[in-house]
Order: sequence, then structure tokens, then C-alpha cells
Amino acid sequence: MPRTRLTLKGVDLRERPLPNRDSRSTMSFNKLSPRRLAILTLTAALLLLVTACLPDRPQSTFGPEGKIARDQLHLFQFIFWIAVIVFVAVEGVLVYFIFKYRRKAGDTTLPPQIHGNNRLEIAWTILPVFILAAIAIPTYRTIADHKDPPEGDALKVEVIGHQWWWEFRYPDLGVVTANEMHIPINKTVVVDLESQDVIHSFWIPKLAGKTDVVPGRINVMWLVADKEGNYYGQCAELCGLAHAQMRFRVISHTQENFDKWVKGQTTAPPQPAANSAAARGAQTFVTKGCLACHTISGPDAPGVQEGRAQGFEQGRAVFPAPNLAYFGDRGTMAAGLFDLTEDRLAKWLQDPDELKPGNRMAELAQAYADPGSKLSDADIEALVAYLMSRQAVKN
Ligand code: HEC
Ligand SMILES: [Cu+2]
Repeated sequence: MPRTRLTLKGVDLRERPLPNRDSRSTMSFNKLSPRRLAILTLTAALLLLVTACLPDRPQSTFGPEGKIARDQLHLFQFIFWIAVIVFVAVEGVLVYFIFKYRRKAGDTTLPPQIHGNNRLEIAWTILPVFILAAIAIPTYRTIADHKDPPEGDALKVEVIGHQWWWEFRYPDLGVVTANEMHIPINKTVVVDLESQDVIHSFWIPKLAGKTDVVPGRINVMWLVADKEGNYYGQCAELCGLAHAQMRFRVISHTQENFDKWVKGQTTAPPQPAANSAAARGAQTFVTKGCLACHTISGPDAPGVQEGRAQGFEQGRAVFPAPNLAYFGDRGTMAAGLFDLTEDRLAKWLQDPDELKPGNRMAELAQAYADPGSKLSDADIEALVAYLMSRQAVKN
């Protein structure tokens, strides 16, 4: 049977027609040669790959802005380049031999049959040992370096994962907030991670790699932000229906601005003026049962969220929910899903399930489960005015 040959420019290979070449033109890609198709596919794949890796994208690990993420990237790059060298060397030798030792046309003899070569065997056993050792040493060093936070002054934040939002408690500062974690720059932030329901994973691509958030145990991680910024975070563990919409932000400030933020979060916002829309909203918030799940006056008292979580497990219509005491100051809503605007907030209150399918508020809150308690347009307007007025006193 005649052998077919590859046609490569510049290589002395005689071209022979492939068998059944005509049959290929009946394929649906008849305008695109397989070669063009391959190039097109590769280009598209490369483009996708490259856009996903651009360091300035909000969730790219290639643009680290803190020590932990930077160390992790350096380690990744080190291993990546070793892998590239190994790949190029092995594939290079392979391709070289494929061409060099091709069977010549008309040659029907068998090549010399070799079994085993001690020198080779030893070389390719020992070489990988060195390569793996070279990878292991910086890997262990990085893990050890990241295990414990550096000595000295640190800010402690307790992060609690809920289906499908994040709670942030600052036990030493008396602050409780949700979905937006504020931190000072150039300061170690020690994060205690705990879940009140299923396993989540806490991930801020530009500041630190993922750490699991597990019910019944506290995982500790730490991070440092280099500069002021607004960083995207994301739950990185499939945790139920709205898992992909369980996002958050980390906002880093200079120490001075961070202190201002803390001061704002610990000074009660003024009560709405009598007869204002916000005052009606405050009433509506109580009468429509929002208080069952949301605290709106200061930080949640100890045990309150745990009580809600237990209630949920016992089948009651409650669930731990974001603290709304300073909701009007937030930049985002519904766990980092949308920028906070009055329109979005009104849409959320109309039908939370439409904006974030499966969320617990739409499932359980009296205002959505019980047609008799449905919010009227006037209720929604008043609630929007009230919630947006929940802002820290500016100082
Ligand atoms: C059964 C408990 C429950 C009740 C009752 C409830 N909510 Fe919620 N609410 C939640 C949960 C849980 C979330 C978080 C949803 C998510 O992002 O997945 C939430 C989110 C919100 C948010 C967005 C918060 C944020 O951090 O982005 C607002 C605003 C809100 N609720 C307002 C209200 C109002 C107003 C009422 C009363 C009409 C109400 N909620 C009743 C559970 C509840
Ligand atoms: Cu999650």
C-alpha cells in the first residue's frame, strides 16, 4: 500500500495524493480547508485565552495587588516556565526524531531493534527528580511563608458565608456589614472564615487565592492590599443555585479613610424626618416583616444570625440576611451583582427572584410568599427612600 507523505515547505518530501481525497469535499466545511479551519480555531482559542488573562481585568490573577496573590503568581510562573522548557525539549526531540528517522521510500528492512539503554534510563529517572525538587522547594517555602500572618498589628475580620451572600464582622471594631469588605492598605488583614450553611470558598483573585469556607470549623487566611482599590471577589465553590452570583467587593483605603469608615459605621444614622417617604419606609420595613431577617439598627447582636439560621433549618420563614444599617452607602447590591441604584433597588423589592434567581429572600419573605402581604408601588417607593437614607454621617 502506498504511504502518504506530509507536505512541508522547505523539506524534501515528495507529494502524493491522499487516498479518497474527493470524498473530503463532500463535508460541510467544503469552503474551508482543514488547515484553514485549524488556524481559525486556534486563533479563536488563543484570543479567548489571552483576553481572559489580561492583568487589568477585575478577576485576573495575573494582575496581583497584594503580597499573597503576588507570591502565588510568582510560584505559578516559575512552575509554568519549567513546564514550558520540559514540553519544548520533549516535543522537540520527538518531532525531530519523527522526521529524521522516517522510513525512506522503498526501504523495507526493519531498523535495528533496541531494548533498554542504561544510560538513558538513568538520565530520565534522575532528571525529573531534580525538576520536581526544584519545584517543591519554592512551593513549600511559599506555603510556609503564607501559613501564619506576620507578627505585629493586624486587623481581624470574620467572614461568614451564607447562601448566597457574604457577611463581614469586625469583632474588635463593633462593625457588621455585608458583601463589601473594607480594609486598610499595607496592613495585615487576618480573615476567619466560617459558613452557616454549606461549603463556600472565599476568593479575591487580585489579593489572595481561594480558601474554603466550611460549616463548623474556622479556616484562617490573611492578606495585604498594596494600594487603594475596589477588588472583585467571588465564591469559588459550587454552593447551590445562586452560587455564581455570590460575589463581593473588597475596598481598600488609606488607614485614615479606613478609620473614617469605621467611625461612620459605629455612629447611628439620623432618623428620617417625620412624614417623609423614608419615615413611611421605616414603618413598612416593620409591617412587611423585613425585620425577621434583616437588622437595620446597628450591628447584629451576637447569636441573632445563628438564630435565623437555626430557624431556617427548622422550616421557619427566616434566613440570615445582610445587615442593612448603612445600606445607602454601599456601591453594590445583592452580593456584588449590581451597582446600587434606586431603580435596581426598586426592581429588587418588586421581584428579587427576577434579578437573582433562587435567592432566599424571594423564597421565604412574607412579602413574596404571601399574596396578602405583597408590596404596593407606594410601599416600594417608601422602602427605597428609607433604605437609601441609611447612610453613615459624613465627617
Ligand atoms: C426570609 C428572610 C428575608 C426577609 C423577610 C427579607 N429579606 Fe431581604 N434579603 C434576604 C436575604 C437572604 C438576602 C440576600 C440575598 C442574596 O443576595 O442572595 C436579602 C437581600 C436584601 C437586600 C440586598 C442587600 C445587599 O446587601 O445587597 C435588600 C435591600 C433587602 N433584602 C431588603 C428587604 C426588604 C425591604 C424586606 C422586606 C420587604 C426584606 N428584605 C425581607 C432575606 C430576607
Ligand atoms: Cu458560595
